[in-house]
Amino acid sequence: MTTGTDEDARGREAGARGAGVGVGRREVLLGGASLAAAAGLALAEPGGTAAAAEPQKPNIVYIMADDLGWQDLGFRGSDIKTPNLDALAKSGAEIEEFYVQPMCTPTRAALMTGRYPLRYGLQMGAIPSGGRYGLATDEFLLSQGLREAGYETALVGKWHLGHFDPEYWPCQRGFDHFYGPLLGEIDHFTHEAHGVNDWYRDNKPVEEQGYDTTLFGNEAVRLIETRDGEKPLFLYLAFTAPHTPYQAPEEYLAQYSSIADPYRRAYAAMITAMDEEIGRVVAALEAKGMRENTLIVFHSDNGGTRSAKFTGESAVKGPLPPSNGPYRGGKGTLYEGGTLVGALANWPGRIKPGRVAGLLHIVDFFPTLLGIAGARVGNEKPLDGMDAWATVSEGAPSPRNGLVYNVDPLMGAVREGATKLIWVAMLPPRIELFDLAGDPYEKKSVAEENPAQVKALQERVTALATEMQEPLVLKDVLQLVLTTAPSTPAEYFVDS
Ligand SMILES: [Ca+2]
Repeated sequence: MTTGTDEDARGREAGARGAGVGVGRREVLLGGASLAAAAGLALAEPGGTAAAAEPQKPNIVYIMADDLGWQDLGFRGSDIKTPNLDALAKSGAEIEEFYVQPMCTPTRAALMTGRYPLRYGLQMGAIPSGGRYGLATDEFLLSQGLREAGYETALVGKWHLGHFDPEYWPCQRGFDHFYGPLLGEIDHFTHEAHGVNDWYRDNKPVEEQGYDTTLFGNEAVRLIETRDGEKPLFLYLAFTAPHTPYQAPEEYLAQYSSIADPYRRAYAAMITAMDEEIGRVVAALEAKGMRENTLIVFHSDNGGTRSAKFTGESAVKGPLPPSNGPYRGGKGTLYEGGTLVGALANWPGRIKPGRVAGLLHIVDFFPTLLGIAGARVGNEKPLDGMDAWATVSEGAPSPRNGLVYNVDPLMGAVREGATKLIWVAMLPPRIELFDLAGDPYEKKSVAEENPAQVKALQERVTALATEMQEPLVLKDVLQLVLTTAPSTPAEYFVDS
């Protein structure tokens, strides 16, 4: 019972790799002439001439916000204005139970691999600026699969899956184009992290001035306007907004003069600036005649920050600006506020507008996107992701009944149905069990009343911990400390 999720995932993954199942699913969603192209049979498709102006395979524009609070979208009733995202939500699918990992690096790795970060040692924290590790190079990435399937692939925005060695960089990982920072937190105007320039075009560092969100929008629009018309486009647009530091151009700040708190004002301005760039991207797709054949996905990489621990270099005074609405916790925690994020998918005529219920996890987008692209998984590693296209496009029941929030050497959390266990194993230990059906905001643990459920889910966490790779950050930190020159005890020589 407790391993059902995993087995389901592997079974489905095996199915997704087999042409028969993949074609069948795509037949449902694409139908007719598009089917052959989607199944990778475009050359044998006699109706190929009809596709001369526009490739049959769908373009994919995958947009990720950074540290956006669950509540902080116009269509969630926020006072923060996001008219372009609201329009995409209204004419697309609003995915209500969409889960990610609680931090930047793990979420991005989960999208790229379709596998939980505990499988390859990225389950603890985000890669720090001094980190010398990255996403293991024997993982097969979404970008690789789509490029192999004939896509032009571009990352515009934040990578955060390894910066130390160029072998980790996007252009060595399946991307034809890369424009943005390799790390997680930059100054939005100078593009520096800890005083060092972190801004790249392809494999070269570049120095440019300008507000990063606007520059990402410019680049995305430029890529759409100048793209290779023979190829479908995969554009991964990973904004650094509204991650700290809270900074925005004056024209956006001025829209929120009614917000007294300067951090919340800047945070709101960042989100509206991002929304405006998303609107420009949609307009560019329309102008290029691509919109009808483009899937757009949008979500945050983790919940809004509710702890000063996660504000990086920024010193935020007073309450932190992001809101996760009624959900408990935020970025970096295993509570819902850290892992449940606002998400939508939009493809005119292909995705039924409305709300999509049922559990989905970001790892599911890996087989889902490869599926609609007629692409294959290029290695034999078992996936955790499940093809969820029927859920996203038609509101069919989710293939997923549970999920792994995370497991690392200190703590873990898993969910089966509506029952969620959070197990903090380090001292002092803590065990919490929540019935999310009756208590979605995790107000009261029912662990003591349900020892059998606790035990079953603990066994699941223990099994995952037994399988997991040691977190790379721990190895890296230990190695750095052990190999660094002796620290200077300067404090002992201060004149007394
Ligand atoms: Ca983040």
